Amino acid sequence: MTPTNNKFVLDWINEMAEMTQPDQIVWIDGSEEQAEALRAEACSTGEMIKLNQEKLPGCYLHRTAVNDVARVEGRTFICTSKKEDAGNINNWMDPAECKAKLTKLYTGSMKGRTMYVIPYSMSVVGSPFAKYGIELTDSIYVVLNMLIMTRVGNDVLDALGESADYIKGLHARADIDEENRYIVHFPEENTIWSVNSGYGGNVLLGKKCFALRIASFLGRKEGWMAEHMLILGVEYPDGETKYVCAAFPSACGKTNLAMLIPPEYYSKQGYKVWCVGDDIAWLRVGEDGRLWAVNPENGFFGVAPGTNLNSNPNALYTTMKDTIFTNVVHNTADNTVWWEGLDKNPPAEAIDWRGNPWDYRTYDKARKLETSGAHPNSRFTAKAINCPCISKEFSNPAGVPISAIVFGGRRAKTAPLVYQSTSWQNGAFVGSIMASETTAAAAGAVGVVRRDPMAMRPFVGYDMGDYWAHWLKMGTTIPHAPKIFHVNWFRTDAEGNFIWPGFGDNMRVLMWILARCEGKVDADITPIGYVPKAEDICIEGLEDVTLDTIKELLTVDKESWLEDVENIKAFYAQVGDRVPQTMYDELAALEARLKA
Ligand code: OXD
Ligand code: MN
Repeated sequence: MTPTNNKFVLDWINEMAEMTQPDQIVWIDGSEEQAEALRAEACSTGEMIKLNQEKLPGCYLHRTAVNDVARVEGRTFICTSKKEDAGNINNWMDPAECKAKLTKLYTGSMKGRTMYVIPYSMSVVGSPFAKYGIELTDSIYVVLNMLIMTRVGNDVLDALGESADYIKGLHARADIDEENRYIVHFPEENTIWSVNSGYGGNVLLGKKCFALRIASFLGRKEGWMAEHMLILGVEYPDGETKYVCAAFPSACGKTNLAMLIPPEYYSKQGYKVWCVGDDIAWLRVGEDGRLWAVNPENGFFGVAPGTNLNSNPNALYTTMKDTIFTNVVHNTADNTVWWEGLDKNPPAEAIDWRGNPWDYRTYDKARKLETSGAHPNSRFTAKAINCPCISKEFSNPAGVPISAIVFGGRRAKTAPLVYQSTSWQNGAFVGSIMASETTAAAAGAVGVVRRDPMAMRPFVGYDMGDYWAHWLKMGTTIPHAPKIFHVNWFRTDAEGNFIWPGFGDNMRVLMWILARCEGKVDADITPIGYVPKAEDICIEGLEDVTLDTIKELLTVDKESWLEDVENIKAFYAQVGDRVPQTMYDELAALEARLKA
């Protein structure tokens, strides 16, 4: 007995099973009993390790293959029938050619294994935002992660009914062969194929593959937006809450901002910050003419290293139960976990992310990847409902109304602490020129500018120029559109030290942003947009920040902006001939203002 009679679903599963040839097919029903049996099975084969249940109830540890620790942009493809529809920024393969190639890899890959069928919903089942998917996988680790990250169960199949409108995802671990690893999307067929990986971002198909790449494609067709954005709410002492979406490139602190703890100056007055989402927002125009957002996910797939009681206590508390840790240090003395930046007490008896005995005294910052105990991209998969600051609107099927959209990047000099665009159109332009500079933490040269429009460079499921056109078009359909801002927490002084304290103090910038949305505070117009008057950024309670520091953080250096303009021109040329003329007009106007 299958839990659905949906012919489209059953025929597709049969077809995929004929190709992959699993020994058996198991439907995942979302029940705790089934999940518990799968955890036990994964522990019996060594796929997962059950951690100390007194200290970390419901928590497990998993290690991926050493060659399989991150998303692989070079092996990620958008397979539209016409190459130009995928655009110049994406990798493209002809759909038929791609299927033929991957069919060879999938054929017989599940022999001796089980195929799990995971019916899941992105966002609350039945909500106007909800989209359904089915992932087929031969990995229990994937099943258990999907149970945390999405809403899984038979109610999804009931909501789908007889419809063919769902996203078909096929994942096979195969040989975890790097050379034959593929993460491919067929947006015209609502299909995702992933093979030869077991790492989250490549195999939890609801996340980047569906909720960003396929969803962005659908959003363009259907008049909504899928964005790489956190969603947070700022509650005022009178109980009113204002919501903000923010897009930063990977590794710029989205999870930290989403779970921000207000500085004492604000918390004493009764301000609170609530997390709705830390990575993805789906946005639709509401009947009231405002833009409404949901977080389509149900959990957090966060980076562990650097998470601690100072940087993000809320994230740390979230991971203390029901969490799957991936590639962190195993403290074998008390069967718990550890990672670099958790605290200053690395375990004396430990196994590193590779599965080898680890002596913390061999750690060398200059050879971080070789000597760290936890992989720099090690992760926690944790339930959103376990987050102490989760918003009470988290599961509201209507979403939350958005007052401001905030873009940001890591720039040592160019971007000021914060500025406001002059219109939706100008704000979309600000998003299109977003960039981040590489840090010493990543391999390769330091300080190289990588343009990452709307933080979506690796996640737009179609041509980047068309994506910008969609942003511009959306602006014409939102009567009460959010105001658009840009922030930069990462300006440095002559010695390369960060000037702005960041973390919880970023609330001070959010408060200026919200005051602007309410028309409650003035600003200075500059060639790039509106910049705060220094005295309007609250520095009450900050030790090392003076009015002069804020003035320095807010300067707009025309020379470095003009250099950036040249870099933007080169990037627009790379995006190609679908860059909307409006973006070129905005760029020319910016250049003229800078030169005036
Ligand atoms: C993520 C990413 O894992 O953006 O969220 O890479
Ligand atoms: Mn992300």
